[in-house]
Amino acid sequence: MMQQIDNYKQEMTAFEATTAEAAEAFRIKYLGTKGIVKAVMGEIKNVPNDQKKAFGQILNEFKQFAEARYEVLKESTVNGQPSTVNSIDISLPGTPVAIGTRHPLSIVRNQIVSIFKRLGFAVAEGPEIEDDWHNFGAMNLPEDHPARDMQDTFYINQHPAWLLRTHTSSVQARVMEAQRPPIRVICPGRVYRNETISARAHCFFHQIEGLYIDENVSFADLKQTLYFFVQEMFGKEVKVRFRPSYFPFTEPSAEMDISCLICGGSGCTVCKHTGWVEILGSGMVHPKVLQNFDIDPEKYTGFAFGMGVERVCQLKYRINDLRLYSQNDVRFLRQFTGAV
Ligand code: 2NL
Repeated sequence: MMQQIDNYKQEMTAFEATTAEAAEAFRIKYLGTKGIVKAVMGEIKNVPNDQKKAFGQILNEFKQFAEARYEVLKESTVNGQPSTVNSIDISLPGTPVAIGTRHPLSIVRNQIVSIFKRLGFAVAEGPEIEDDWHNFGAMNLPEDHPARDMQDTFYINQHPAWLLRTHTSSVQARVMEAQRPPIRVICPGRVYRNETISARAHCFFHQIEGLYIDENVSFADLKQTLYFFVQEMFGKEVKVRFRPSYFPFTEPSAEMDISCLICGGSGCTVCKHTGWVEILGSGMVHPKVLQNFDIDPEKYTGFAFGMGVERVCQLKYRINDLRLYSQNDVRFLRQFTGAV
């Protein structure tokens, strides 16, 4: 019997009421004429006479317990509001909302953009789904051009004339369409290639391209601008070198290497023991590209460059697997807490 009384007490303590109906249900269940308290009190008749007094006290205490609990429940439903007895303590500090971290690619993109902004470059953005002209044709890559093989991409079934851009040159094409020189823009954004995914290749990556067109823009301007950029990005001690290269949209073209940040030039796996790592492609805008936008190549010249954000990020943070960028593994992403 004593055990039974204890169980009822626990049950009553656990009973919660946020409405008047719930409090009333408590009263009927425990204190009503056919309620539990009455039933338990009735048990006194089965108790031996010499124990009746002690048991009577216990029963009284049990009844008072039930009545007190009922008062608390009733009070807690005044105005339909739970009282402070049962409700939350508003003076306690709240549960913090977990704040995410910036993605390493966003951190590096922002750094690159802010360096070029200081040199007077404006930021331009454009669509990721493009037409053949803005992505290829205008960039001096006609349909039969062999360089298209390197930029195989995804086409849209419902719209065979549409494709996913392979570089952000398409954005510069739209800028040249809409504006007259002087033009000084950088175009950050996601680009696509039809590649098998591995540690070193992915079907999408992020690029920043730059374009500067005005009268008397020279190769010296290209070199100085890009040299300034790497010094700001990687530090004053970094060296650069330019190697002749080929791009259909620039002539002449050059690839720029920087001295290896990992080994300082003495040779390691990152620089394949050459002391140099490739960082971007560049060149003087091809006269045909200018003509495609009615910009007179006799009057205006320009330089352009393009770099992969993943590549810069790899050198800055030593991330050696491209897939990490898009797997959304928080153990990877949380490492960039505190970076700007
Ligand atoms: C690379 C090389 C390059 C360009 C991009 C460009 C844009 C216009 C006109 C001419 Cl509108 N050129 N962009 C030029 C040279 C190289 O990118 O390796 N990117 C990841």
